[in-house]
Amino acid sequence: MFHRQAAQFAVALLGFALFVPTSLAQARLANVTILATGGTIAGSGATSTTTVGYTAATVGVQNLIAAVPELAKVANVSGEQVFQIASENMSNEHWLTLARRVNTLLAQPNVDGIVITHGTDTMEETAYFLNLVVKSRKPVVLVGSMRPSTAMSADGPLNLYNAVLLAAHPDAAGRGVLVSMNDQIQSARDVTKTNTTTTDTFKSTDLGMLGYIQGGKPSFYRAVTRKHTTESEFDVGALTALPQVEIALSYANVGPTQVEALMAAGAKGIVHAGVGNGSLPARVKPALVAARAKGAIVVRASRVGQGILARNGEANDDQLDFVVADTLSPQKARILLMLALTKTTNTREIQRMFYTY
Ligand code: DAS
Repeated sequence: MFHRQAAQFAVALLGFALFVPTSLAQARLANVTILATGGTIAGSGATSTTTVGYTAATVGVQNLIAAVPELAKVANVSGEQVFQIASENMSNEHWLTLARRVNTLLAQPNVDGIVITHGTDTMEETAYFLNLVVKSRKPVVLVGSMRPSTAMSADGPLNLYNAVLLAAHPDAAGRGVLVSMNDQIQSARDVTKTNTTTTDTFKSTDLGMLGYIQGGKPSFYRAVTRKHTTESEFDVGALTALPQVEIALSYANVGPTQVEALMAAGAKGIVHAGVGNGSLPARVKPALVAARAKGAIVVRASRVGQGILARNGEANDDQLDFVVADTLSPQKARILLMLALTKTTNTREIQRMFYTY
C-alpha cells in the first residue's frame, strides 16, 4: 500500500515538475492576436501546382493557426476572423472596422501584438491606413502569401510564423505598422507590391526595407523617419465614413473624362497619378482646375513609383492651390488625403501633412 502511494506521489510530483516550467514558459511568451481578413494566405487551389487560378479567402483563421503548430513556441496565439475576402474588395468600411478592432485589442494589457493576415493586392494600402490611425506602440504586422495554402512550397505558413514572432518581439514596437513577407520586414509607408505572382513581390525600392527575419530572429537595420501610430493626428474613433477621394491616371492621349466623371460622382479629393514628375497634360489640367474651384482638393502624384513629387516643379502648385504627394504612391496619397479631409480643407495644412507622414 505504501509503495503504491509513494509511486502515485512520485508521478504527481513529476507531472507538476513538468507542468511548472511549461506554464512558466508559456507565461513568458507574448500574447499575439491574429486578425484574419482573407486573401491568398487563406486560399486554396485544385492541385499542389495550382499557383494561379485558385480561390482566395476560403480557409478560416483557426485552420491557418492549426497548420503552423510551431506558432505556440513563439507566442500565445489567439485568432479572430474579422472578414473573409480577397483584398481587391477591401473597402473604407472594412478599414474602419479593422482599425477599431486593432485599437480595442491593443488597449488591452493582455494583448502584446497583432498580426493581420490579408490579401496581397491591397495589403500596402491597409498597412498605410493603419499606420496613420493605430493608437499604440505595440507591433502590428500584416502578412499574406503569393501561393495558396494548398500549393507546393506554399509561402504562407513560414510567412505567418515569421509575422507572429515579429509581432511578439520587443524590437518591433514603436516602428509603425509593418509588413512581413519573404523573410523581410517592410514599413507600411514605403512598401509596395512589385510583381503579380512572385514570392519576393513586396519591396520598398529606393527607400529600403527595415530588416530581415532569419532563423526565428528579427534584425532591424533602419527605421522610418515619418510620423505614425501614436504620433499621428488622425483618429477613426468617431468616424462613420471616410471622405470620397479618387485617383485619375494620366497617359499619352488622356483627356478630362476621368476627372469630370469623378467629380460628378461626388469626389471631395482627386489624386492625379501623373506621368513623370506629376506632369499635367494640357487636356486634363482645366478639369483639375475646375475641380479645385468646386472645392475639391487636388493632389499631384506620379504613376512612376519612385522619387519626390516636386512642389511647383511641373506645375505652379502655389498658383493652382494644389498639393503634392511627396514620395507617396497615388494609392497611398489617396489614403492620406482621405484622413486629412477628416481634419481640414486648408491646402497649406494638407501639404504639411504630406510632408509629415
Ligand atoms: N486576390 C489577392 C488578394 O486577396 C490574392 C492574394 O494575393 O492575397 O489580395
